[in-house]
Amino acid sequence: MTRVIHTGDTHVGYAQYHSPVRRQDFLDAFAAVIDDAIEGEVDAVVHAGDLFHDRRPELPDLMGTISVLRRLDDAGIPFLAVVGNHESTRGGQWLDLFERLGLATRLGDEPTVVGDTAFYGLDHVPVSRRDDLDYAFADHDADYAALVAHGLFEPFGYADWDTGEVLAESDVAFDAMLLGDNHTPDVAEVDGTWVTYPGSTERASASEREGRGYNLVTFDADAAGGDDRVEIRRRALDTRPFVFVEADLREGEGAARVREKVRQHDLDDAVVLVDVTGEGDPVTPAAIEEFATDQGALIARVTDRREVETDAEVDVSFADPEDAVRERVEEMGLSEAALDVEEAVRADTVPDANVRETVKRRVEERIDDLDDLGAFDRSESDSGGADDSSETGDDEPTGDGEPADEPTGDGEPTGDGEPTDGQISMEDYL
Ligand SMILES: [Mn+2]
Repeated sequence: MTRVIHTGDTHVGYAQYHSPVRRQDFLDAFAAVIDDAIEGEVDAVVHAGDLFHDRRPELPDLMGTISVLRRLDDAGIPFLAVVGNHESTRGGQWLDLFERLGLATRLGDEPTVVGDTAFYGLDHVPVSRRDDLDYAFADHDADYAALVAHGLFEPFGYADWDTGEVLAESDVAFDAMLLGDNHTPDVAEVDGTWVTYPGSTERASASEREGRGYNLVTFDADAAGGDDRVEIRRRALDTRPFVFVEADLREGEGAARVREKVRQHDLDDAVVLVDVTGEGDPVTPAAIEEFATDQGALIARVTDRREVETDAEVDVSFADPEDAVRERVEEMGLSEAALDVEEAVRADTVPDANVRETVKRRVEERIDDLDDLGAFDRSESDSGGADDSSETGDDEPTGDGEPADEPTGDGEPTGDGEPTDGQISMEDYL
């Protein structure tokens, strides 16, 4: 029998809402998972990527992570991991540093056997480079095999990776795929293989409403009845409370009604997210946010979607503002990468709270993919206006087609203006 904790998407170092308290929360969640691993005496902790939120974690994040890994190591429990899209670098991975320190094992195409299970790893690979993958894994003679991978796999939301194809092309018959990347926990069976996401361990976006946790996975060859079996159980984590308040205002209702709605919840130390809709009077988000923090909330954010609609009516005289925007975007001759960003910002399919992360990921995937840097070149649009900077508003954040100019670094405390690909060599740290 092999019993492991399967976790991922820890995002250590993420100062969500620019809050140092939130930054600590992400590390604390990792520590809580490791505490459970030690207390439960599991055989290994399997981490499916995105241990760090950023490619360049800061020293406190690294030191905090190392001390947590050291506790696990002191308990004699191996930490097996792959590299996610958030933390992947070109000049060696942080995970390699931890391996060099004896605190982790980086999984790959050779088996790492724990008990009666062989673990393999597949780091995140951008979509454009997946055709080159041959899914060649070395043989093993364990009773079970598990593939730990980072990416958006079918049959779950936002999937772009064909799980059936991975399983069919792999040289090893996997009993389970232990995944990271999708922050929503889920489990399914694909062609006789269990496929599961444990979800993130702290809410990395407002769309992550359900409780956070991790998986406890048991590979048990001697289970009752003698049947081979893989058992996946979900364990809950006690994380930062998030309070979601919907204030649907009727005519004549305003800030007082929103405050009343907010007051109905336990706000103590919570992240409070208020969504204002309906016909009522305008409200001032900052005043409501201040009210919530006065009532004990750690952080409060008010979204009043009605404001946006009102502005659109005043400023745009076209019958359909969306048409006007589309028309303008076509004229701008944006690069493929910029169009990607534009689409993420404007599309209804990407929730507002996910826009930042989606944009970051799309740009990073392009930068990661050396063959794809042409995507940052300005398109030769039929308007021929590529050099007509007098007409193109230069306050357009994505319109200048400049490659690798840290397009996502605005206001992010860790985005210090250096290109994301010019990584400091791991040797500098050893
Ligand atoms: Mn993630």
